[in-house]
Amino acid sequence: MKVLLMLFSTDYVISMNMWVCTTGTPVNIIVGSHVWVEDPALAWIDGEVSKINKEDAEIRTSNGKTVFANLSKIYPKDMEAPAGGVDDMTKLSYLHEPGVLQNLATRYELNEIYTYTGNILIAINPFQRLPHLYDAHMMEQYKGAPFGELSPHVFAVADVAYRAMINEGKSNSILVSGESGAGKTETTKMIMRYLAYLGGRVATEGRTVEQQVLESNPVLEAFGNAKTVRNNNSSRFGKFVEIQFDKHGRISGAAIRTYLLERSRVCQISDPERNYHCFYLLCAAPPEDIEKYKLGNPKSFHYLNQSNCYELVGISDAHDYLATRRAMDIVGISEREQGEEIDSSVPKDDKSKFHLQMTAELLMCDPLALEDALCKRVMITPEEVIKRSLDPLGATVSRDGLAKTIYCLLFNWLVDTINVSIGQDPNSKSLIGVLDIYGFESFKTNSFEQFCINFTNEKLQQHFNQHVFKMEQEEYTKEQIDWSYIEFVDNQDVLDLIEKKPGGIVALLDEACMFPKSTHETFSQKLYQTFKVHKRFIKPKLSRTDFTIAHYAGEVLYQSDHFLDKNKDYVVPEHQDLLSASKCSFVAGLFPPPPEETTKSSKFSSIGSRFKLQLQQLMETLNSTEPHYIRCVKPNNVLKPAIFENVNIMQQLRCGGVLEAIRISCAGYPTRRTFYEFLNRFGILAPEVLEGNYDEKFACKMMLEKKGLTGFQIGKTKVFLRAGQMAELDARRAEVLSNAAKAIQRKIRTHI
Ligand code: AOV
Ligand code: MG
Repeated sequence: MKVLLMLFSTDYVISMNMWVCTTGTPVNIIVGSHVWVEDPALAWIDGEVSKINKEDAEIRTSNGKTVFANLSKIYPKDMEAPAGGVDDMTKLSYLHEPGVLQNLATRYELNEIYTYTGNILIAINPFQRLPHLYDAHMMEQYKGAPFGELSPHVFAVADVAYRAMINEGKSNSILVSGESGAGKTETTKMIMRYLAYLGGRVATEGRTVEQQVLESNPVLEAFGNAKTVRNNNSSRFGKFVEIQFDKHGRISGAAIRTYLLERSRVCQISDPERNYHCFYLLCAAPPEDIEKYKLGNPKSFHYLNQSNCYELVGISDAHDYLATRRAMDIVGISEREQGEEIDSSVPKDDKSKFHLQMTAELLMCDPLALEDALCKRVMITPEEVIKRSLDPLGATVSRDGLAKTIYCLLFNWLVDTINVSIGQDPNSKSLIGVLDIYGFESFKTNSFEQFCINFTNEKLQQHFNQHVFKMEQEEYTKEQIDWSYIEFVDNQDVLDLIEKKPGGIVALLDEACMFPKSTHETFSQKLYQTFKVHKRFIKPKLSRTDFTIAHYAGEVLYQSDHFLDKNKDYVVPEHQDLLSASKCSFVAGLFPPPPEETTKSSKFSSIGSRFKLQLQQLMETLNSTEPHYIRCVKPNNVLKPAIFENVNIMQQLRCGGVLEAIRISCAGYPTRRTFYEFLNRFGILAPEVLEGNYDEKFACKMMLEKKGLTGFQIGKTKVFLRAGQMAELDARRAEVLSNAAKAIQRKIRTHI
């Protein structure tokens, strides 16, 4: 969406590349000013201006270097910032990148992992257990406490959402975002725990709804999470949990919606990653289960031994196996249903025949039929029906396809079963939705999965931008000030590129999938032709099949090789026939006969389009709720505590929209002070105003006018300043104080 709003003042500049507030002219920087200047290793470093030559400054940095920078590239450092930082970024006197970063670093060092930016909570992953931060006592403290009164906390956000829902009868949502390993899933679990605490029933017998909601987490994590390069417990699916409440504010039902599980992982992994946790848990089961399910050492399974990583530090698979089974009991998956998974292979020798037999037994289907389904394809020509053998590669693809299909159907079955077991409350009027999606991803090779993940992140980013706008407007309306904005362009152009119908990438991909002669080359050529001049689409010079999208969070290079295959949601009819005939009702149930019309034709179902639709529905749901945002930040890539990597964090703040939020607020009135605070700080600039016995509001206005400032606003309780104005006033204040000090010195000298 392009939000076109009135231009406030002509000299006001906002640029998509500038993440700091600017008034168009450099603010009062003089020799001796304490400033921040860019540094390649630390992102920003502080220093003192030692010389100024026209537009350039010489700065002595605090690490002993002398650097030069254009005045427009350096920012004033707040010398009066509190030692422990501020718990809300809007309390910073100078709202700019280095100030924000410095504040977070100061707090992180003190284990203060949470900081507000207005209503947005920033959470920096501590990479260590901080049990006191989440104990029962903490929950009790945050219950009903006014927002902002206690230290920033995820409980405070959940509490606000809950109170708002109770008081206004409106649905709320809590949207957790951040890159892989930033702490989204852990944060989401804390939110759910806190909501269960607020809306739970005291000491009820048996399985309560809230218990079931909480226990759905370990079950879904066992089947949907895996170790990746970025995170030992990475969610490979998106999740939106809708917690329903009755009119007394008690949890009365829940619905879990999941989004696109990563299929490829089931058959393909590489060092140092793992397959889905559940496989390793099964291999660590007690001996009787190992026997029953024909399990063994994980190293003996092809789908697991492609990577050398089998164990996770600090995790016992044997313990987690039992914990997952217990959780399954609670969420309503019966002993009988707690079945298992196959690891199939093509019969090449006796050993393979043995595996085939075993797989057939586990799936309770005929071994010969299984062999046929894996190794042969039925060709229907006008004259006859031929059974053609697949070559070894074709048979491997067939086997992997079957494994992936079974796994995904199993995952969906789990989600459905949990939902049925928890139950929905048809009378619930309000709910709290908690969203935990996969974070923005950019790897060395990026395929269809990353495309979908990043598409989701684009959608959420847009929602975030729109909401931040709204929040600002509400604050201005509350304070009854005249407000107006400058033109703001958000990421609608990227979304158009991806999802526009017709002509977006998803639509072109569907077209390619429907046309039998398409290859990834023809698909890529079509993209190059269609988006020749699109500013978010780039064709890499040396490639004929790759393409780059300039996402809001950075450019990502996609390899189109498997896009067509991965977009086709298609169960091979041979596999379908085989497994729907299984004697195991559970397996047969996963493969219900397809609706009549799809069996005959080659109509394909598009994963991309379905995903797009799901996201659209998610956005509709979110739009009907009052959103609350939590931005998770990953402080380092070694996943260790107490390491705060400036450049890395800066990048996330930029991409995650935190600075975007600040940028938006810079477009208005980023600095606010109550009348009292303002007079206290700047009274010295115009003592005659203070002596004049005016009311606070009038005194503030008079003072600002006397100092020649324009464009500011006086609200009901606060002064609203434009970007840079606070720094300007501070500089004048410093001047007055310095002159006063000199005068005193002179006086002392003359007396001596
Ligand atoms: P993610 O959900 O954002 O990644 P997780 O929530 O799985 O990230 O967090 C990764 C790891 O960081 C966890 O396994 C914990 O070890 C640690 N961690 C995170 N938050 C906390 C916390 N509040 N306290 C202590 N440790 C924490 V991903 O699913 O891969 O998209 O996209
Ligand atoms: Mg996660």
